[in-house]
Amino acid sequence: MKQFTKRIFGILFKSKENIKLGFYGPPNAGKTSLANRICKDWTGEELGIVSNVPHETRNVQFKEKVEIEYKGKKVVLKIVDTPGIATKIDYEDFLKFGLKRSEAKKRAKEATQGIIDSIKWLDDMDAVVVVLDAAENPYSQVNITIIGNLVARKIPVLIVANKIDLKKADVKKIEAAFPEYDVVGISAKDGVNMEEFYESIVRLSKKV
Ligand SMILES: Nc1nc2c(ncn2[C@@H]2O[C@H](COP(=O)(O)OP(=O)(O)OP(=O)(O)O)[C@@H](O)[C@H]2O)c(=O)[nH]1
Ligand SMILES: [Mg+2]
Repeated sequence: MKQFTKRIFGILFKSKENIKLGFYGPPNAGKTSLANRICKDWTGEELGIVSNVPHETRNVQFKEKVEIEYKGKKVVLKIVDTPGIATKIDYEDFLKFGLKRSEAKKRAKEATQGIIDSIKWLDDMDAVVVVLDAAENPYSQVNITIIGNLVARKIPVLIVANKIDLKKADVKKIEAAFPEYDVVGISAKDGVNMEEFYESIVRLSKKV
């Protein structure tokens, strides 16, 4: 009965339950920072560890039943934070961050497996937020591959241009690179423009 009432309520008020929302993008773009901010805003708890060393997230991590609301419209999400996708992982790149050779090799191996897992999970997503660093060139092989994969699978996409607090950030360049998508500029670190982000998430959820 409870389930029935919930369904009727869902149909009448168009509330969506348990939309699996994946956070995808290149390493270091701010996927975990953004996932943490959303989880903190709506559940009070964070999701994962943030670091300036690329490939910090090497396992898919998620939080269930994150209820977000924008102007009375509610969506319930399963937030899925994924390892950053890269075309090449060189353990030597981690050495400059002070990692020991053995740690760097281990990280590179785990990061490679992480990319495989990210791609595997893609099939399971209802919608995806592609998180890009707005201070980086958007026309990268990784970005084009991720977005191409989403288009092929007909998964609704929102593009986030993160790090707008940086001087070099250029949201217009990202909009120009992906003109057929909704692009929202934010700073996950400082919590800038989150209202517009939540509005975009509610809009994205309607496409599921
Ligand atoms: N200036 C600035 N830095 C940010 C912002 N969001 C995240 N960062 C920084 O960017 C770095 C990477 O952030 P993460 O959230 O770990 O990025 P990620 O996309 O999860 O990275 P991986 O897990 O390695 O794929 C950290 O040093 C963050 O503090 C932002 O809005 N502005
Ligand atoms: Mg991460």
